[in-house]
Amino acid sequence: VAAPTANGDKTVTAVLFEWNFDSIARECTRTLGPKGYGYVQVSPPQERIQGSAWWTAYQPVSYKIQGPLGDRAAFRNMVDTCHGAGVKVVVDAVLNHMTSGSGTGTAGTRYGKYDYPGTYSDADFHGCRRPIGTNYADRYNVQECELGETGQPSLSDLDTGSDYVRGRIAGYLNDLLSLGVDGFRMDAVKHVAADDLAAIRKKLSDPGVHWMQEAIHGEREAVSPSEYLATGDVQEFRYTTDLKRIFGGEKLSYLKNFGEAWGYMPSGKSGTMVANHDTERNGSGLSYRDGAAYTLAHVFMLAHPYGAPSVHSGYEFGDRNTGAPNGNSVRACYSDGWSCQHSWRQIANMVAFRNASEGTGVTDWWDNGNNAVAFGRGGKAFVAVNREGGSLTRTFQTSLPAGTYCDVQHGDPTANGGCTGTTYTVGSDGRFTATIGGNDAVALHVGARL
Ligand code: ARE
Ligand code: CA
Repeated sequence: VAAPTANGDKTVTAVLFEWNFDSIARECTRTLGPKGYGYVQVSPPQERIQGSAWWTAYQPVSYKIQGPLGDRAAFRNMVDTCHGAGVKVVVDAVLNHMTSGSGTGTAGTRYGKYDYPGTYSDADFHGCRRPIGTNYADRYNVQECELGETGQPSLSDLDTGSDYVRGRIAGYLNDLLSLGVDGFRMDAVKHVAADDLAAIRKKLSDPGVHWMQEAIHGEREAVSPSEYLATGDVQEFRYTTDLKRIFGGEKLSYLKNFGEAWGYMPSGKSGTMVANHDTERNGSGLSYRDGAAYTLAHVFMLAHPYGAPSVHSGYEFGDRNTGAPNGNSVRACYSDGWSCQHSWRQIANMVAFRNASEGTGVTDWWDNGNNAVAFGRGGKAFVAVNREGGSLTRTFQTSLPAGTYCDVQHGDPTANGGCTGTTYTVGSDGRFTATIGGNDAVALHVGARL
């Protein structure tokens, strides 16, 4: 049950999508540190194109840290504050491309396609210069042509085979490292040759730094996500689509052998998620609109040992393009559409559950052959998830030490060793009895033993 590189025993990342730096700093102190998150992931901080859509973030104009999320000083303050709260910082790094058009960036840089003054000029881009479209069967097309749909403006594709370009990208990442950044979410690596990534990594001041690479698994494609296992950790997107299927209509009992047995990449090298900003918009994963299925999938993900989970925390949207609700101003949980999944009790309290269970496998599996499952993490933790419509009463066999535990799904452990909600007593035989409502769960762990 190896897990990817971590912040000590803390492997969970909170992805504060399009949160600005000041708001992230505050949230590190308020929630992420206290709840035990190991990392916070920040949206692309570099100069971006102007516009109200969120995806302007994925069109870099330069590597200056200046845009709607804040400036360099705010960024540095965020890193320091998060570190003070015990939370490491991961930056979403866009390296495959620049923009699809021309204009003025969020730091005032005037740019044209293939022309980014002070950063890149025409010779720094691949020669293909047409959209990739939907042809993912051809490696050249995927890696040297331009991300985008046929007939649409597409993203000028950097010649990552060139030493100058590699040095420029590494220079950006090194600048972030000098500001204290601890790792990267490497955007769109499928579109960059693995050798190019290895060469970029070699140029880093810390070549061993945490890299979580975004490479979406696709059937019969020329480039496989597993090609990137040699350059870092890789997100396992089949995990996301499978959880949607299972929690959205199939049976939870199928999850008995979930993980590598499902053909996934190695647990110790894989990133997992119920959703990210793409999947919640394109329907390939569950979203906040899916109610209990979405919440319970998070409970399961955080309880289950496969991979290193990230919890996407975004905002409600009508249109897929709609940008952050309140522009540059402060992000406040549960208002203006900010959902704050990372701080929902049922999700947030599972972070400490996972931290307490690190290094243990699945034990004491039980299921009803349908949509109720339960399992332990050795002597550290135990969870039961009931996705049936009706309630479930059962005596569960656990490997937990005897004692009284806070059910962290319905209460918070308090500083003086109490619990604000329901408690359960595990006997010296490791058993406890619970009645769990439909679409609800119970979670016990040794970090919340009274
Ligand atoms: C925007 C507009 C486009 C316009 C373009 C250029 O939406 O209409 O043509 O700008 O002007 C994000 C948005 C895009 C946006 C882009 C740039 O999602 O809509 O384009 O920013 O502003 C592939 C990649 C994968 C990528 C997904 C979206 O392989 O890496 O497409 N995901 C990351 C990010 C995205 C981001 C980018 C990359 C670009 O997470 O948010 O785009 O930096 C199969 C394949 C997958 C493929 C998928 C979708 O499943 O297996 O590899 O993913 O189809 O095409
Ligand atoms: Ca490319």
